Amino acid sequence: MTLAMTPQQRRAFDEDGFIILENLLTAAESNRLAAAADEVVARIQKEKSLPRETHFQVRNALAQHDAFLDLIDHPRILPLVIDAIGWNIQIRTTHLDYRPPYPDDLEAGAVGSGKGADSEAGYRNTAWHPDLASPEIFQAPSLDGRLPFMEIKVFYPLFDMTESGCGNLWLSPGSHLRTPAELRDMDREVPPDQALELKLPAGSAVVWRTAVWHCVGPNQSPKTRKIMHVGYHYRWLRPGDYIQQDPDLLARCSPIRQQLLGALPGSDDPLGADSDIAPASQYWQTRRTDVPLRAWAESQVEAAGKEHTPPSATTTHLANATTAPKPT
Ligand SMILES: O=C(O)CCC(=O)C(=O)O
Repeated sequence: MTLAMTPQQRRAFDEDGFIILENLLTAAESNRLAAAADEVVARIQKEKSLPRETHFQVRNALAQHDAFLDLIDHPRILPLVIDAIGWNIQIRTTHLDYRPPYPDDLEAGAVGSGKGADSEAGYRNTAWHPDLASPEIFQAPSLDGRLPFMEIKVFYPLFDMTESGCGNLWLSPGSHLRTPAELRDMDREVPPDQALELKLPAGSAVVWRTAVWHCVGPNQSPKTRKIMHVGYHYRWLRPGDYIQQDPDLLARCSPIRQQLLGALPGSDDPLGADSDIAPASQYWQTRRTDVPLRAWAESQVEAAGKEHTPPSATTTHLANATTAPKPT
């Protein structure tokens, strides 16, 4: 069953580990998200009496503003998400990152090193890493030491990220097929010819496997970095941002959103009719009605007569993307 992913996108997703969709969002959608980021950050700065130059990471951002909530089932991204990871999913995390420019006199450490005066001063210059590979989470990778496929994220730059050195996300194409141990043995230094600095206009989206090695470069531009990541993983894993979402939030969501927010459907016993002797968690044993995204995905396929519905945004395969510049 394919809803939207083209063969070219499938190849990019499997081989490079990510799909770049330039200008996926309209200007109005992108502006709304950027304004929401400003609003949320200003509110938190005020509540916590933080200085304006504070770097921010807001987790469970979807609960902070409806503009972020609307991203989780955005109609032009959801079909691709289902093609990438299936319908038995929920949100693991939604994170907003907000990084004002570095002060002029602050020297940036090398991209992806996680070291340097900027890191020491509290400016995040994130080291190369795959997600979910920490000792606490996945200490014993299977399959020849590689990470299993557990989740994807969709990255949304909400500012003009077309230049180098403005807090760009860097990805190492194909690295999801390598082991986290290899990155550790490389002292987390990824050679320039294995690294891609994403340079994208606001409103673009990148569907990426979080096992891909990635880092965030320093922001030495005059712009404030504003970006979102929406992470989707399987319903039988534990979310990172919440145990249960706020009941008031759940109550005003559609069944598909409720699923994505980790809620179980209906008033039936979530361990099934025979829960006393044969419990079967709804997270594991899914009936069609338990997982609204399943019914939705199947109905999309039926309605389309199994035709492909490619997304309207331009897809950039890595072969066409800008060559990775040398990390500084
Ligand atoms: O782009 C960002 O701010 C963070 C990216 C990252 O390191 C992550 O999502 O794990």
